[in-house]
Amino acid sequence: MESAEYERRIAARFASFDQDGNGYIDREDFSSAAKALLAEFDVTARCDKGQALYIGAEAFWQGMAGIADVDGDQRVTREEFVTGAVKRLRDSPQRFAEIARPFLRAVVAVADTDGSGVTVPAAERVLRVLGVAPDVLPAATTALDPDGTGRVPSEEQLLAAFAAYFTTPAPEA
Ligand SMILES: [Ca+2]
Ligand SMILES: [Ca+2]
Repeated sequence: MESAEYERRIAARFASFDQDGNGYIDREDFSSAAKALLAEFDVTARCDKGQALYIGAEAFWQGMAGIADVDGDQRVTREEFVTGAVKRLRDSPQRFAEIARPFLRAVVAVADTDGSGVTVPAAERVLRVLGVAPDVLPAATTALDPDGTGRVPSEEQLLAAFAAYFTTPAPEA
């Protein structure tokens, strides 16, 4: 991969975590993502699904901070994200999957409005709320439903797709 393309992809991943666009990732970004998802699917913060989403978001933040917040100031800068998170997660995608699992599981519960699995349109709503750019939405959705079943596959497949997205290969040295 071209170095410029790699930089662009990393910047896009950082931006998707930095929900408020203030230049660093912190707890607020995770809780505001949870809040936005609950609003999108008309779920209250107090119900079990709402509580699980906030708990999952906090666990995801703690995991991210543990991996990437090198100076311990409770903020993950872009440099910390690139040097800490991206490189270490590339070495250990499974670890990333584990820190993201409670959040993703809670997102699935919120987005699966009729208990029959997350439909592709519902998955698109999730991705849009989380700040995935409209131009990459079709590709992201195809990745989530590779067999064209109209529904997002199991939690394990979802986690694998999620980890793969964030552990993009580095350019050849
Ligand atoms: Ca932020
Ligand atoms: Ca920091």
